[in-house]
Amino acid sequence: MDINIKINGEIEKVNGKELSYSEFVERYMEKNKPVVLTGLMDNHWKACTDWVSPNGKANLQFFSTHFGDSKVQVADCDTRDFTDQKREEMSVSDFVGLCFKDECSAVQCSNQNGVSNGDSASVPYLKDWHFVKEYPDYAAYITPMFFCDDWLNLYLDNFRMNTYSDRDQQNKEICCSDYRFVYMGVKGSWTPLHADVFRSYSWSANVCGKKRWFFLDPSQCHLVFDRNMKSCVYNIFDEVSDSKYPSFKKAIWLECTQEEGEIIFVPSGWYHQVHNLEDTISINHNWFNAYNLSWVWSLLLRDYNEAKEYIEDIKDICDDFEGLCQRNLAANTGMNFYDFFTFISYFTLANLVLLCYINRRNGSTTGNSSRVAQHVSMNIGSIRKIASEMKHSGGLEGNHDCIVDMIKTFEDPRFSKFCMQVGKTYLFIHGQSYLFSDFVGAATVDLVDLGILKAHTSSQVYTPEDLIKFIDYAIAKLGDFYSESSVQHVA
Ligand SMILES: O=C(O)CCC(=O)C(=O)O
Repeated sequence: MDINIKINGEIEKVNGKELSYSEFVERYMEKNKPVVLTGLMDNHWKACTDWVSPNGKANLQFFSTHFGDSKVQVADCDTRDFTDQKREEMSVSDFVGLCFKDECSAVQCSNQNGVSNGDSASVPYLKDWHFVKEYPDYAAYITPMFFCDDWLNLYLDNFRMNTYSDRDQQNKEICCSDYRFVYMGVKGSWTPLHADVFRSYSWSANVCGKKRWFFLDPSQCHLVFDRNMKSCVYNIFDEVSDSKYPSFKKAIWLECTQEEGEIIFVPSGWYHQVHNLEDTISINHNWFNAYNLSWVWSLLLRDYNEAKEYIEDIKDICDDFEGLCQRNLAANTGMNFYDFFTFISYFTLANLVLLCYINRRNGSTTGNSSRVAQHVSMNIGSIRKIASEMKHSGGLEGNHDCIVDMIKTFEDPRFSKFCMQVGKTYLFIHGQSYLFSDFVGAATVDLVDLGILKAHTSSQVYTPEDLIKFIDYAIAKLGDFYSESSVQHVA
């Protein structure tokens, strides 16, 4: 099958070694623009040696030998299951066995564009393997500095989402442990058109092999939906029905061939479809931070309204309609308003501790440490802005359960560990890692100070309005260096 979509341009490729963090932020993260970064993997990742044979091909046998018993999700790329491919759980050894068994058919089943010609046997694709969680000591790779400002995984390393869901749902493991994955697919395997979970950013590094990506700018995403904006095109290379998707042909795509050793940055809300042109192993993280937090909130609000609309007819006979909407939201989207609000409250506190430390240590706006302070102030400003949007859209309005108790949070050892990791991240990004041990010592005092600060007002946060008041109060108290103007500038 030939490519019959309109492609107008390629994703920019840039040498990551020649790019500073602030350039990456300005040119790609802030503008929500995709880029391929070269030169960041070289050979210092263990994955690049252990997982690749001397001939440059994927060393699947290594996985069988060392991680063979791990249970993983394997998609059958030829079988559709609603908006995804049919998946089956199996051991890594069984997956490797399947790849060898299907080797010939898989190789024959796709053309030079990586697009299936339809007469293949099944094409197995191992997806979403939580490799780092399962093998924390193996250290397969180092997350490049550009992608370290990752609130999602920092948070999940210490806390869980869905703490407000009922036990049953928790047991069904809807709570995701992290969003750091390994993907392994034979030539011809592929991922259907989608935008990422939570409308997060993602980065994807090719350890070996080659991928072809097709991207659609968020401003054009309505073109791949039906008239009701409910169903999305599954495969852009299928015969797409004009009557069902009347605008599909108007879409203008960007493309990219990602080679071994290259890392692609996928911005928020970009729909994409991906084809493995060779047997490919990739490492893949989903993440968000101050720059794309508004995407996460917008999706959550949209999904909440949909979940509510879906069960509107039982509203009058339901004891706890709002609770049911939130449970459904958590089940469908992976988090609900309570989770999101707890999440932003914890990040507020951790950023305040870091701000307090930087101010106490330097008391000046010069040098790299001021970059840490500016970054942290920007974070708090972005959280304040989202809390304000939440408030105006009525999110958690009239909530009677305390969501975050500031004093208890300061006393929680998990929070101290989380704070240290947040601090370490920003000191690293801004070239201040040497301050880390000093930060560990000082932060304990700052934690106590902030606890005292909060003790002067109500320590319990129920609604976005409470969080806004807390931020304003804390910023006003924390002195002139991190003055209200720096926070409100971004708010
Ligand atoms: O590599 C793939 O097959 C899919 C990756 C992807 O969709 C992503 O990183 O967002």
